[in-house]
Amino acid sequence: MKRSDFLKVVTGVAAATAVVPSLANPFIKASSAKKTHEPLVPVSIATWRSGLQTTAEAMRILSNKGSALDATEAGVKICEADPNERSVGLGGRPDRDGHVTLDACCMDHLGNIGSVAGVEDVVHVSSLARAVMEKTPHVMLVGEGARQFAQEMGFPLQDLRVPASIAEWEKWKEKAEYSPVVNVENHDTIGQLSMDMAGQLAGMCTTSGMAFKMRGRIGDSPIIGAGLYVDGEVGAATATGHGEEVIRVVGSYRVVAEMEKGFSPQEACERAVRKIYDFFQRREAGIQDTQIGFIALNKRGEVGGYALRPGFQYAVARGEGEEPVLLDAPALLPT
Ligand code: SD4
Repeated sequence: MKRSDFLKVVTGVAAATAVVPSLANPFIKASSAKKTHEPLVPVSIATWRSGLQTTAEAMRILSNKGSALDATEAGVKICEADPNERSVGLGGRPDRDGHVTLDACCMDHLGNIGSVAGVEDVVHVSSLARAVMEKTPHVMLVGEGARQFAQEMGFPLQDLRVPASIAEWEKWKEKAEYSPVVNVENHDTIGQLSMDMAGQLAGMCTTSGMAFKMRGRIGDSPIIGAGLYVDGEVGAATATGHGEEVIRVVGSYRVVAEMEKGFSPQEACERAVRKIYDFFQRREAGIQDTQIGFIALNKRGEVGGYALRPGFQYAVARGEGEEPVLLDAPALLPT
């Protein structure tokens, strides 16, 4: 298969057509597809290699006419429950004092939002964020209050540390240098976006945050607009990587705002990464240890992904019966 055909199948857009931004919003028109009641081809897209599993699970639900939110939640929960996924849920990396504290958020096509940050002892913080969204008058709960809410809602509480994560932390303590590790390998924060057969969008983001972070540090992942953003009439985006930098540019909102201007998901991700790079330049700050990746999905079902440096991968599942594919995101910097 030619590369251009492959890209068309996978991203839903021909490589050569991913240009021509316009000020008109093309996605408002796309939303009229909903009014025809024609079922759309569902799409799910997720960060890192683990996205192969999480998008496959989401697609199982989307293919049965499940909602984008249900599908996304079912997907990310797989990683949260997997003790070998070192950056989310059970087995997530501890902070520098040895506590595993999790962050998560969710957003749907109507603009409903929920978020939890710095939560201990709860595996499925994505579901907890959804509970904040659906069962409280608030949008964000943190720390002990979020844990207490989890208990009230019947979430099981358990120690999130596993022998491997304790061993890593013990090793880190030998030097105990405070230097947050930004992981550029195939396991990291899970950000997932889905579009269901009704054309509705939803997203979730879940993480243990930066390994050996300061106690109390919160990254971008639970912050609506930074780690995740969904505009049901435009598209959705989520981020992975150095959260401080993503927060600085309100990264995921920025990606969606670029799509609203008419840029493709791919272009929108590129523009957000470039903005982060610009801010580094302005501050004359060292960029060598930083990695950031965005993925995006628009209302037409087109997707994109881009990173600051090579190594970021994301998975795309499109339509029933199709295996999810893993893509290497292009990057701004050569290494
Ligand atoms: C954070 N963005 O807490 C998350 C972690 C991450 O690669 O994605 N690391 O900053």
